Amino acid sequence: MSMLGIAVLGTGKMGADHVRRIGRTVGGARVVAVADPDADRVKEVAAGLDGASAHTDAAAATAAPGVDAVLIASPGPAHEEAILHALRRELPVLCEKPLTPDPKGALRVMEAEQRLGRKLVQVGFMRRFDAEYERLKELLDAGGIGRPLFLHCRHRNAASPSFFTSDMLISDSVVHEVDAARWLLGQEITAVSVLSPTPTSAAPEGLRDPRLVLLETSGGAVVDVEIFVNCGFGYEVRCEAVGEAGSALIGGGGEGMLVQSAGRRYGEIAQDFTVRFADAYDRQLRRWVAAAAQGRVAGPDAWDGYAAAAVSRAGIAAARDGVRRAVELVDRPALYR
Ligand code: ISE
Repeated sequence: MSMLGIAVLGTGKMGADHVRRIGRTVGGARVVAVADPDADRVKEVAAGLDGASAHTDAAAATAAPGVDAVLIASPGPAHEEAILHALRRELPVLCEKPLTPDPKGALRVMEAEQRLGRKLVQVGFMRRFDAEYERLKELLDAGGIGRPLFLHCRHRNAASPSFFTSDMLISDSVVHEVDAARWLLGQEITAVSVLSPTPTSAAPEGLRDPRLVLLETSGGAVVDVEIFVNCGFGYEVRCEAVGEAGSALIGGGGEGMLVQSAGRRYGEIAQDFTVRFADAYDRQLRRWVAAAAQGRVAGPDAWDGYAAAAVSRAGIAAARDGVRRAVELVDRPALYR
């Protein structure tokens, strides 16, 4: 079986993690080109790979010999151009979230795919590949807790990176709950409201952290998301679904080692999403590699990326103006139905 040659664009935290993953846990693929504007970093990453070329220009990496598919892990504003380059070459793409920072960019990506007449872009909403999320989805689809009324979500990071802004709590973090809620419920998000309490003293000056984001859905459910990116104690993602006939909780702990000592019982908390969702990232990449080898994608598509971007935009406006904002979506094109 021939190996799928992947160009990895962006060698920061996620890009480097994917490069490691392709080398170690994903069969049938190898990294043949890497790109990053930071020349030293990209050379260092390429040096650890057998025969991969290093580029400071993403388009050059996409056009490098042996590239069959493209994994985009550069910052969001660089995604659209990189995707359009790949689509011109009809290459399958796995793009880290957000697909594009703004819905208009996502619409341009969808237009390019529609011109090709097939879907080649998958968005890296990796929670859809997490075993607990998959079980919750199966339960909801089977009607196991009846018609869903609420999703109560908590999304906590130990500390935010230095470049994090108040808008990013919504567009970079809550965007995962936006996608998860759309997927779990099979409904679109129709409106967003945001409450911002007095920030934690652990937050950098000016950062509105934490926030409470309320999402209303097309099927009449309500999703509340506590986003708290400087909680200090670790990485925690929980989701409790409440339906007419019961409730189900994922991310509620219970995994990992339980220690009992000196009259206390305690467990361990992952410190980071690359640890908590390591299996989900692996499964996402394995399934994408298998599908990409056949010129297909196997996960959230450009419509999902577009819908999430539209909700983020409404959420950012809702937070700024202190009002509930409706989410406006174009009609769903036939390719994405
Ligand atoms: C980060 O970009 C992620 O995607 C993580 O899953 C999320 O927990 C974090 O808040 C984001 O900044």
